[in-house]
Amino acid sequence: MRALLLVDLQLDFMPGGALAVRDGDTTVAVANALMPRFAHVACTQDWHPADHGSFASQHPGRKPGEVVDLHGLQQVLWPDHCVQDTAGARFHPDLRLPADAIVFAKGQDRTVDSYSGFFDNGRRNATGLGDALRARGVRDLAVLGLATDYCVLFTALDAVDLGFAVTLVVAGCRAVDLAPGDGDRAIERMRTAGVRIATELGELA
Ligand code: VGL
Ligand code: ZN
Repeated sequence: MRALLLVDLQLDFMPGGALAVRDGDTTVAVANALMPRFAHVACTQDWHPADHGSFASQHPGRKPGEVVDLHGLQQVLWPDHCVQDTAGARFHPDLRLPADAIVFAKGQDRTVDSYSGFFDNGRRNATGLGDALRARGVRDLAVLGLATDYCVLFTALDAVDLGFAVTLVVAGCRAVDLAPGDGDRAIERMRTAGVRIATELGELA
């Protein structure tokens, strides 16, 4: 059984959003085109409390893009984004999710960020996504979304660790690229870890 996993297709990561990823909205059409081909659709949703420790606003004198120690883990600081129950945390309105799509929120613990849809960055807690996919008999996962160099990267790496056969849908991903080339390096990291890199949608047939 295979599933399509949509990572953080939320307004704050799209043009006009708080943590806008360049061309982030182009991923929505790719997701819409692919969803009907999959028996199961799962989504992650970045879902932070307003005082989340990854927000630069919570660190006086610090700016987005700087790196701090957050309770023992290196943390890139971000603008406030995907705050629970705000408009920016919603999925893009053009996204045509099936009624039985499963949604897993992440990043609710203010003390630790959660790039992966499976575990927080300290790997202390699981979101439940891995068990939910297994319960549906899913063994193959196609992954797309935002952003290539953060949440897509760590979601795909954890999926490989959990034993799923993982394909990255490159056309459905866009990178933050805090440093030029971060997105391309993330793709190489995924490839090295055993992720199949699909550059043509036909490869997902
Ligand atoms: C993300 C930075 C902070 C992502 C989420 O979805 O890639 N990046 N929170
Ligand atoms: Zn976040």
